[in-house]
Amino acid sequence: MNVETRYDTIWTNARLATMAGDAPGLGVVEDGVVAARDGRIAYAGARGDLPAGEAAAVVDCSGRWITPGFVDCHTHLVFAGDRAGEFERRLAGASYADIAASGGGIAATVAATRAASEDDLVAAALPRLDRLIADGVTTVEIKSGYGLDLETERRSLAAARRLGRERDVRVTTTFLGAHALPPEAKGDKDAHVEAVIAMLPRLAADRLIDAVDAFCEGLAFSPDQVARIFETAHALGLPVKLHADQLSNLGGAGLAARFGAQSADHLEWTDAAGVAAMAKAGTVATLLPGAFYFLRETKLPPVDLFRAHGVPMAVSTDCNPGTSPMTSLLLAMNMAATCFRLTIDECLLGVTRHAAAALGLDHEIGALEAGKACDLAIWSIERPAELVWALGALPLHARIRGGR
Ligand code: DI6
Ligand code: FE
Repeated sequence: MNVETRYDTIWTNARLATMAGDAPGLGVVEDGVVAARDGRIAYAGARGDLPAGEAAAVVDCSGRWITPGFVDCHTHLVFAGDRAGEFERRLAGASYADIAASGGGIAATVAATRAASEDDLVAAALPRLDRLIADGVTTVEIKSGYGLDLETERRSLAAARRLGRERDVRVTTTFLGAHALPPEAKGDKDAHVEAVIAMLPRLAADRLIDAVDAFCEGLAFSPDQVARIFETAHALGLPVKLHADQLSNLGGAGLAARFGAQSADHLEWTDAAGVAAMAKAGTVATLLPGAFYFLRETKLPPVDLFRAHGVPMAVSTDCNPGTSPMTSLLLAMNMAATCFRLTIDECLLGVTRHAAAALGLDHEIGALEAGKACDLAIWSIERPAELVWALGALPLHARIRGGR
């Protein structure tokens, strides 16, 4: 007997950038459809090849473009307060490191975050999340790291989880206990690393952690200190990622690769050996042009080496109050193209398939492929390059999460 296929919704008369397969391009389908069933993509491809079936709803996209819902794979969305005053000091000549050394910087945000309730943190983060959603984001990674003690890290991660319930967006959480030194550590970095190692099993038991991150930098934590945290993460079965080689080369990329990190992020100072190690480990290079721009950095990440070694590049906002107070993933793509010379295709892969891989979710999201979650962004544009080209535009027509 021939049982007809059933669909919940079919989006038809669309142009698709599927991002599917391993090809370097966008996987364009000019006359395409996406069909959803039970929240998943049942079919994505040429209209003529759609298996016949009944659909509860058919949406005519009038030639608009459909991409996978965007993935912002590196944010610090949950924090209290702002750092506009520090920005003024930097404009007057102080450096990011000067401000950190004088007790400002991350420490100022830690003080404000410790004083905030979970409700306060959710309320402060919601406008930022809504702005990301307006750019077609359907998945966002959110790091802790402005609490630095057990209670505030727990509250920050719980606030991040709650954001995923307050809005129709998939949230993944990352524990960044080794982000900075809290005042109670009194300058003793090893003591804070021990505190972080003690927090890990407790937060993991509360199911608040999807991945573990650290800031490997002279003004933050050494490779040895990070390695101790990563060993504990692995013992708990948690994947790791790393803020690596942002302001100097401490071998962060190689360290991340040694622990099979999902991603190494920033990477302005990464050398050829670091890139080769990442390629071998399958670690994604997450580029954060907002921080590069905002700190007026000049050292460019080794994009040609990533290309030559086939290291996938993701692009993210790094939304945080100190170095990238940016809530637009479209703008991050423009900066990646303008500052780092990524191509249009690299930018778009960087916020879809490669960003999904940076979260270990490439089996689930990041491409228009049968079996993946039906997370879509539908755009009022004539060509994909417009998404990278325009500064401050809002080209999103509709956003679909889980087929709805
Ligand atoms: N690298 C960064 O650029 C941010 N965190 C990190 O590890 C800075 C965060 C801040 O200044 O608040
Ligand atoms: Fe960051």
